[in-house]
Amino acid sequence: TNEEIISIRRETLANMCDERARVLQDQFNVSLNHVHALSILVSTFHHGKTPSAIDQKTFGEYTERTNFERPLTSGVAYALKVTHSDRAKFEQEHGWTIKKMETEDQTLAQDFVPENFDSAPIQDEYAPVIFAQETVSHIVSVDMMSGEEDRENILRARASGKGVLTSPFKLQKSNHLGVVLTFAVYDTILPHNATEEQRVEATIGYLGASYDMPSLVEKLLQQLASKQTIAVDVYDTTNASGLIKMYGSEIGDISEQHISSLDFGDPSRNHEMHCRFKHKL
Ligand code: WA2
Repeated sequence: TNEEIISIRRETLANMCDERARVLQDQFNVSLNHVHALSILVSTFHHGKTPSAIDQKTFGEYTERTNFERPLTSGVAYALKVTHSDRAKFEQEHGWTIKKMETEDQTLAQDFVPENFDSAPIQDEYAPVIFAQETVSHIVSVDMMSGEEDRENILRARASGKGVLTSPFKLQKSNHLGVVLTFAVYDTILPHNATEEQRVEATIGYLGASYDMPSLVEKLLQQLASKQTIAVDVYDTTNASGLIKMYGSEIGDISEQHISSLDFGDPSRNHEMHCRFKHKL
């Protein structure tokens, strides 16, 4: 009967959606674990050894060769915590000035070249990128605290000791929406019950990964069969009054929709996958 067909169709959609959500969530979790391990690598071989065993060249080669371990990421980078009183010494040692993050107007300006990046205005502290994977080399020397989303992430990462995610925003040098995952690096091995103040005090840097959602979810869905059958949207649903679409299209019939939950590992952010058939019954 028609009712049975509709019921089977609904169940098929639910199964396909749940499978896609699970694959995306698992891939995200795999890369989160590797970004976490990378933060420990920097702690051990950059901060834990004198002289450091990591420079930009080593970091660039290592992160490029281990890219397969971080599915869905478009690049990883390491920023240092620099207080204003240490800024002059830091800039002298590195031979460059700490830059402010590029604004959207600057991105759109055709004649804008990185050398024109504005020097960062005076702040209590900065988070300049010192190492970057080749794919995100444009953020080297940029103060990540000068970007609202990155700044919030840095503050939350170091106070919590956990991997934290931004809400979706337009990444530097990209036309797509993405999210950034950040882990703080500490100068001591902190107990699990360390206070926020102890954590902030012990912070020396921030290891971050950027995720370009549209191109990466697309790549993932292409690996699964029946991409022609269902349309998939991924939303940040943290703010119930305004869902943010991270990936998706307008096609399909939303009267028949299945929602699968997604857990990207940051309890203060919520995500969902919304699926529907591309063609009506
Ligand atoms: N990485 C790449 N592109 C970006 C970006 C970012 N953040 N922010 C805006 N566009 C070094 O949390 C520390 C990486 C930030 C880490």
